[in-house]
Amino acid sequence: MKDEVQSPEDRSAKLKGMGCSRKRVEDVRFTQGRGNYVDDIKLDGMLVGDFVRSPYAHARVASINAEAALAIPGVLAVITAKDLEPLGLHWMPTLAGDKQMVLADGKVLFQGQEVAFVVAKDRYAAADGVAAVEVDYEELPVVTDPFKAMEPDAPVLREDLAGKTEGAHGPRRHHNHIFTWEVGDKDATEKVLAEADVVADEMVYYHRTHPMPLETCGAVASMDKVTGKLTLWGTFQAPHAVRTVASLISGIAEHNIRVISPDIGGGFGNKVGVYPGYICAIVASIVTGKPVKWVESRMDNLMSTAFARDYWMHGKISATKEGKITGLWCHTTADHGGFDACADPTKFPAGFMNICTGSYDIPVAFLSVDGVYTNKAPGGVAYRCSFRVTEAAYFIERMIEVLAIKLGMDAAELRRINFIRKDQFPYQSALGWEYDSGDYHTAWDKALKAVDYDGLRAEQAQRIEDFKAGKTRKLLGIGLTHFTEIVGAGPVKNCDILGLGMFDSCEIRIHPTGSAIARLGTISQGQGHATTFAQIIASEIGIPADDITLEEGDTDTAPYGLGTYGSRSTPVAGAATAMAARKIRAKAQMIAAYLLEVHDDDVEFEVDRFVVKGAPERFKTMKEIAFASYNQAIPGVEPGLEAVSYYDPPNMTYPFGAYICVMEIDVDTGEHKVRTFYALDDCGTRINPMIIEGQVHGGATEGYAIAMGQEIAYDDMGNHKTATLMDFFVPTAWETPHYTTDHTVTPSPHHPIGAKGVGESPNVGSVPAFSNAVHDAFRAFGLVQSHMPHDQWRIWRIAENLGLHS
Ligand code: MCN
Ligand code: CUM
Repeated sequence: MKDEVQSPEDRSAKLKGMGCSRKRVEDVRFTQGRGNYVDDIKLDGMLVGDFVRSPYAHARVASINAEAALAIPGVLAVITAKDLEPLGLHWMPTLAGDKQMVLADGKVLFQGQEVAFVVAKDRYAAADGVAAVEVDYEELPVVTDPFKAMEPDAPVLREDLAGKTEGAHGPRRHHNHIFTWEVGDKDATEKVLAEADVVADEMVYYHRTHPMPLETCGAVASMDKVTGKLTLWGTFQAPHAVRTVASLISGIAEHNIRVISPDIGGGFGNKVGVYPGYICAIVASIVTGKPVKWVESRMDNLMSTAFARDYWMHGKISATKEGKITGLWCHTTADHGGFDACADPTKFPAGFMNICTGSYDIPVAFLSVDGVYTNKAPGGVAYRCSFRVTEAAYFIERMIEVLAIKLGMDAAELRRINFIRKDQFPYQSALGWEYDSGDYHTAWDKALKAVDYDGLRAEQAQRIEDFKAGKTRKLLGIGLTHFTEIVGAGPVKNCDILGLGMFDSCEIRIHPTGSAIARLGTISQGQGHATTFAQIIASEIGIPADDITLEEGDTDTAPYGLGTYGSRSTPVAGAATAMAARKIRAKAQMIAAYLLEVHDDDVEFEVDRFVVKGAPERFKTMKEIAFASYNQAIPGVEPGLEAVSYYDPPNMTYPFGAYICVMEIDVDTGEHKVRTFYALDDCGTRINPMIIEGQVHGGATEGYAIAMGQEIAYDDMGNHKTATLMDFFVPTAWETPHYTTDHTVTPSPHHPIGAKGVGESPNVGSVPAFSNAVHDAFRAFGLVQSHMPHDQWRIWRIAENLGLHS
């Protein structure tokens, strides 16, 4: 056969395995209108549900009158909290140990809150029904500022918690207080700060924003009264967890619930949480005996589903005169809105924010976080955050810049002298993590060289001269960031959600002709899992990636897994995939040895076959082995070729990166132009470089939006000021900067293929890079700290406040 004379290199290239920029197999469907999203699901007799939402941010619901709505042709039911109460479904547990109203029970706590669910024959009748429901509200005083919420006489938001001094995460010291979380050594840190040569003290605010996936959240519930089986299609980033939670809440046996995440039009964390719409669709289907669909509008999505950030981070960082950092202290006030519906692992009420020592070797540190209720939408773990790592990275990368100003030092040099050194890994951080691997100096030097850092600083100095001499009105900012991520939750001993340990899984079946199907416990929302996970299998067992079907998201067929968020798919399910493939390879080795009539140890794996050691002309290809496993009786070996792996990672993975943004700023108009954006990522072993680059482009663009204009803003009455795309900034191709991507490769020592996650890195790293560029442009004129988003008006204000317009 022609195939057999090919060199190992040629055969390897044919597999399109790890390291290959294999084209996304998903896109054949997506670009030809063959995607299958929740709203594409149409079932016989399907009804549609829609919400009556509160126009007020804080009000008592005096009465709800559905009479007029029910008189509208096509409107079948109006469900309120009173209807859900007998079922115990008027409130639901949140993933953060709090509880949340499904429908307004006595009062509303944020504008846009779900008050009643109108079920109708179609979308139009549902909308008419929503408009016709009459609700009497009595307005209550509104708090949108978490600091005011903690004042002694602040209005009581959560009356259901009145008098409760214990919360899910320990004592509550005020009626609007949710939790306090403390990590690190408080006394030692305060001592170091008191004795330090230099201390920088700053409030760093990371504003509230929103993931804004292209597809909004939605679900179709179909209760089959004959079989007793509930099928639930929905925009779920964790379908198995949804099945278990749905079973626990509803009392329906878990085997009678089938949860399916079909194609998801972007998740970005927005689709991790459990929303009232899912519950109401299920209840409505049970009540009516018909399938019920609920799909949000864009406005609903921006107003009521998981936001991101809203962290007020007060930091103090100390150093010697030479710039060696000696300690870090941080107190964060976290605005969680009306209910604590974050989705962090149980032990971590503020996620992994204790990665806030970043890339630096900081001997002592202390972090405390206070979670606070306000009259805003709940949620909070969203937008490529890796569980609040974005906030942590922004905090430390701003604090480093502030410290550099205090010290009168170059910020690149300050970073370099404080980086954790390569020989310090595995590194134990002061706030409790063990960083698996890193080589920060190499990445940093490569990045600075790539952008000609020294040349840029010289150009900037000249620009400042020219500005002062009246020769130009444009300033130049150089925004530096070196971030360290923590992704891949996680060891089951540390990480669970509602008691479900955060392992993940992969099941592989090889067909007789040598092609395969693999199923995972994760679910792609655009990350290209069908493309990349097949590549892992291709490299591990020598079957071409093109011959492997990859399936996710159907709980009736996929092995149990905790889903896709926190960039955990590669670190956890990717590891499971490699382990399952290795089980198959081990069995294949026995089959090959039998067929070749040698001992198991006398054959070795080579790309796509087992070869007899020392006799390269004697081999069996994986295709031949697969066929033999189905058609030959092999003593001591079961027929068939399949394996499953449930993988509990020993540690998380710590990807990192060096990002540099060069920005021109017009002092008179506040306009900016990104001249260069250089992004170096190290995510360990790279499975598909093209997909990684796509992840970086997407995440950096989101970071650009957040840093330069995007905001979920409220007025003092709690009115949502940015609930449409007229007001909520989403960059188009016109605004999006050009990116230069680069990489280093420092494999994870504990991951079977050495891979770390990458999905969230560009968002974590780019926001501080953009923000630092704005700050750096004005550093020479005295700017120390200014809050995001740096929109045109706010940049103009900076210049105005610094007296640059006179
Ligand atoms: N990859 C790789 N080599 C590596 C690491 C990753 O080739 N060393 C590939 C993976 O195989 C996968 C992709 O990069 O195809 C992302 O992998 P990973 O970093 O493991 O992240 P997840 O698959 O777990 O995706 C989650 C992450 C998160 S948490 C958010 S939020 C986010 C993000 O992914 N949401 C996204 N990227 C997104 N991209 C799209 N298009 N849509 C979203 O909703
Ligand atoms: Cu926190 S956004 Mo992603 O983890 O789905």
